Amino acid sequence: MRRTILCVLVIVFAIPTMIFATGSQEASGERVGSAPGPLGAYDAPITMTWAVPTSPVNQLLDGDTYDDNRWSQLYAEKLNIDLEVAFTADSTTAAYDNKLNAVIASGDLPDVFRTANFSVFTELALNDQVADISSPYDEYATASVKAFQERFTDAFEGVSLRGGLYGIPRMNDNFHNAPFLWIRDDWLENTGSEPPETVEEMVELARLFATGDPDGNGVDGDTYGLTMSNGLLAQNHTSVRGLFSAFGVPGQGSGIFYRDASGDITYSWIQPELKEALSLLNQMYEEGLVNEEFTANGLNDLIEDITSGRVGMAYGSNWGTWYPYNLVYQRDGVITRAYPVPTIPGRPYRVGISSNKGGAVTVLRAGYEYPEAMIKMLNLYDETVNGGGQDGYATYWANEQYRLSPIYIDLPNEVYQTDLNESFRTGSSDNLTPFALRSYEYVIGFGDGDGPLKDDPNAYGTWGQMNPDGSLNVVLQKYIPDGAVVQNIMAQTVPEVWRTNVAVLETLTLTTFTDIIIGARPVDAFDTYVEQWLRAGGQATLDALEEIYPEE
Ligand SMILES: [Ca+2]
Repeated sequence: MRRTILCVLVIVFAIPTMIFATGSQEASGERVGSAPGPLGAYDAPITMTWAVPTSPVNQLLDGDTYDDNRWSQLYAEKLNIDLEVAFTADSTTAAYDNKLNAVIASGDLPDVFRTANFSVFTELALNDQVADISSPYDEYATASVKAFQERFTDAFEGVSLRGGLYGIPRMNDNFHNAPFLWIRDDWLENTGSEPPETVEEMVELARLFATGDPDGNGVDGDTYGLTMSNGLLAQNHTSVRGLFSAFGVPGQGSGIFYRDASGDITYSWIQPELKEALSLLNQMYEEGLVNEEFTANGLNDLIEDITSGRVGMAYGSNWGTWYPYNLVYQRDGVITRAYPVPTIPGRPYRVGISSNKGGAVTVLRAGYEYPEAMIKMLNLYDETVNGGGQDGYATYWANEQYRLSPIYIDLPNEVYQTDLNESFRTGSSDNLTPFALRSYEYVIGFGDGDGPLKDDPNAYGTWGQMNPDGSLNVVLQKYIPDGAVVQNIMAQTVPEVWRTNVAVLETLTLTTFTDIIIGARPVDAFDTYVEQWLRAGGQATLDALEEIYPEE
């Protein structure tokens, strides 16, 4: 019975679509053929709409637009796929998610789109709103693309539901989530300081930065100590989760779930150790060692302060040399470096990362007539950026240009870091793949800001992550060997109770932490907060997770 109704609905809705569809052969209702193989072009142009997640780091170069650019031209030329923008929205604010939610509600999905919200993905997949692409993937993906599946098995497992493949996952190890302490070179030098290894030393350095004259403009105290923003826990810059790590609490963003010493699943932002961390931040706030107007500022509001040199130290993610510290380097030629988070002697520190089974995923609208087109684009992307020569890389990946492709492979730098380290040791790049070689040349070319590529933003960006002491090596040579990295247990399956309550609980956490830091509430308010958190869906989430993710 249900099947009959569905058939009728499909017919009723299919007829107007066929009448009004535009485009050459599509109008006749006949499927456009294509040359065989992973990179075979269609015989006539086919149309694919996509959603563009914009961000401040996106760059439109050489007259490119979101509608007409190097990637849309490449896909049209090589595959006969005409890309059309369904919508653009800022993915660094709530705008993109809001817009996506609106089009999901209206049922008018773009043909291809990306979501960083795994709950949204799961719901779309379980409701059959996005396509099971396992057949076109098996048939069309190149050996090179399939090799990524071997490297990132967790990621592919995460987008596999009910035996189907419902998207192309973000291929990137989430240890990229780990926090660091970023410090300007010139401020350390001007204050005669060493990078802090302990939390105590970090506080002392914040004191020097906040009260002294680290920027050397002759005025004491017109600079920030430790810079924070109102997104205290965000996976980005100016968060304080790196400080919380030192107190043994792994977490990021909405918090992570992990097993405590007794083997039970617990949650990062309810750990009692945070009372000490919040007390410390409160003391620093009272003493003027943090930017006191942080409650009014998001990261974007602080960019001017960062660029103009009022900020010299902040906790943040591994990509600081790409953004925002590239702005400092471009303006003043000053390097800002990532250091391991300062720790507390005698106490194990822990850094929290997302599960490698979850994360951003690129999906295809169910019912899109040419499902293999998405795989062909992925193949062409991989061939152009990862397999191509220097030109392909420079034109299509560098300067964030990969973001103009509806589907891309996040660069698995960590896969190449060990190869690069070997080359740093031997001074020979013979062992490197073309992609790794480019990274190597950027690192060597940047030098320490005095190499031939010192003015190339890609060289500075790559250098910050991949130099012998760069952020990736901090993870590989310190965080991982120290046993500090903790993965979120919650992965592809998010309990309904968490989905329903996470926004409220997140606000509760942020409000409580902010109030304690600014002294609006005493630190003991933390205990009440934990009780509230548990009652308002937290405990139910912990219980649900014990069932969904039983101890292995
Ligand atoms: Ca000053």
